[in-house]
Amino acid sequence: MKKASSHFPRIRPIAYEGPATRNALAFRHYNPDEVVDGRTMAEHLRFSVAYWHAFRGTGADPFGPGTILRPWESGRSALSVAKTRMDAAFEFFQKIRVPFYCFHDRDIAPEGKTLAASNRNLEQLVAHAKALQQATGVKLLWGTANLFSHRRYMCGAATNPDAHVFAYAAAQVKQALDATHALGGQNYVFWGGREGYETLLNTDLKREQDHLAAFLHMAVDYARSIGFQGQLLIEPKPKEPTKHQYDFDVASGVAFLRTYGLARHFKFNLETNHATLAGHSFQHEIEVAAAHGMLGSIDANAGDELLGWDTDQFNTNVKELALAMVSILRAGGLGSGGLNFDAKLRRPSIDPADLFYAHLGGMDAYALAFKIARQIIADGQFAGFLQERYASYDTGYGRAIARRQVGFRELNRLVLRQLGEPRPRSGRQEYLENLLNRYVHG
Ligand code: XLS
Ligand code: NI
Ligand code: NI
Repeated sequence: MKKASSHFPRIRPIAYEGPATRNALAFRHYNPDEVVDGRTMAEHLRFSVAYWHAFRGTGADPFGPGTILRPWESGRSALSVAKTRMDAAFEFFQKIRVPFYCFHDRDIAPEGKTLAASNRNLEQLVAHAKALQQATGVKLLWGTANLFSHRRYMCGAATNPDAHVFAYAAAQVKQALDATHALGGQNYVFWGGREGYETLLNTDLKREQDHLAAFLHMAVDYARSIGFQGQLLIEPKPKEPTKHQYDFDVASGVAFLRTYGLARHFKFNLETNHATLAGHSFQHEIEVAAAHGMLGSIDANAGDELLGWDTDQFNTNVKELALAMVSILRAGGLGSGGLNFDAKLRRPSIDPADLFYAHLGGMDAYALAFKIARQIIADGQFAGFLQERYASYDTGYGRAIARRQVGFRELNRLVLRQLGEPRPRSGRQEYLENLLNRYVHG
C-alpha cells in the first residue's frame, strides 16, 4: 500500500488534557488509557465511528443537495474514490482515537450494475479495509447491509410483496455477512428501515412479518454455516422512512423474536433517537432490553426535542447519558457491543475540524457520564432507595406473591383478617431528582 499524504494535515491526534484545558481539540474527560476496574476507558466504552455519517454524509436534505465537500471525493473511478475515502476514514479513526468503526456494504463500496458487480466492488474494499485494520489496529464493531436506499427496496426488503426482492436482499445480506466475517466484525446489525408499511390498504401485515422472520432465520443459519461468531442485533425504530416499522421498539421486537423462535439468536442495538421517536426515553429502552437479557449495543446519538424525526445529533446531554450508563453498567455492560456514533454533522458544519469537534464532544460526554454513573452505583443511594421501596416483597406474604406461592383466596383472607388498609408511602420523585443533580452538576 502506498503511504498517502495526510487527509487531515492540520489536526494532530486528539490527546487527553483533563477538565481544565482550553484546547477545543483535546479530550477533557475521555482518557483512553486510564485504567478503571482493571480495564482501560477505551475498553469500557468501545467507541465507534459510523462510516455512513462521517464519510458518506454530505449534509443533503429534502430541500437541497450536500454542503459538505471533501477533497477526497473526486478521482478516476468510483472504486478509486472509495479507496481514498477509506484511507481518510482510517486516518480519522486513528486521530480521534476510536477503537472501532461500523459500515453498511454500500457505504464502503459502490453499487455496481449487477449484484455480481456490486459483490466484486465490495470484495475489493473489504481487502482494502483488512489491510487498513491491520496497519492501524482499528477493528470492525459491526457490519450491515443497506436494504433501504435503492429503489428495488422501496416496498421493503424481507417484507417486500415480491419474492424476487426478498431473494435479492438475501443474496445481498449473504455477501454483507461474508464481508463482516472476513473483517472480524464483532456483531452484525439488522435495521429494517423499509420493513413496514405506508398503508394497510396494500399490506398483508401478518404475511410480511412471517417473511421477515423467515429472512432472519436464514441469516442465523447462514451466519452459523460460515462460522461467524459475532452477535446478531436488531435495531428497533418506530418510523422513518416507513410510516410504520415492524420492530417499533424493544418491547415489540422482543414479542416478534419470541413469537418466531428467534429470541436466543438476537440482541438489540438501541439508538437514542429511535427510542425518543417511539415515545420512550433512551434509558427506558435500555432497561427493557436488559430486563430480557438482550442489551447488545448502542447507536449513540440524540434527537431534537422540538423536531419529530431522526435528527441523528451528537449527544452532549450528560444527565441523559449518566442515566443510560447507570442502566448499562447495572446490566453488566455491552459485551461485544459498543457506543457507535450514529450521528451526523449539521448541514452548515462543513469543515473537517467539525468532524473532530462532534466526535470528541460525544466521547467526552459519554466518558463523563460513565464516571458519574460509577459514582452513583458505588454510593448506592438510588439502589438503596429501590431496595427499600420493594422490601415488602422480600419476606412473608410479599415473598410468597413474588414466588407465586399464593393466590387470590389466600390474599383475600389475609387482607380481611389481618392486613386491612395499606398505608401509602411517598414515591420521593423530587428528592431523587435533586439527588441526581448533585451527581451530575456537583
Ligand atoms: C437509521 C438507522 C441506521 C442503522 C444502520 O435510522 O439508525 O443508520 O443504524 O442501518
Ligand atoms: Ni442506527
Ligand atoms: Ni437512526
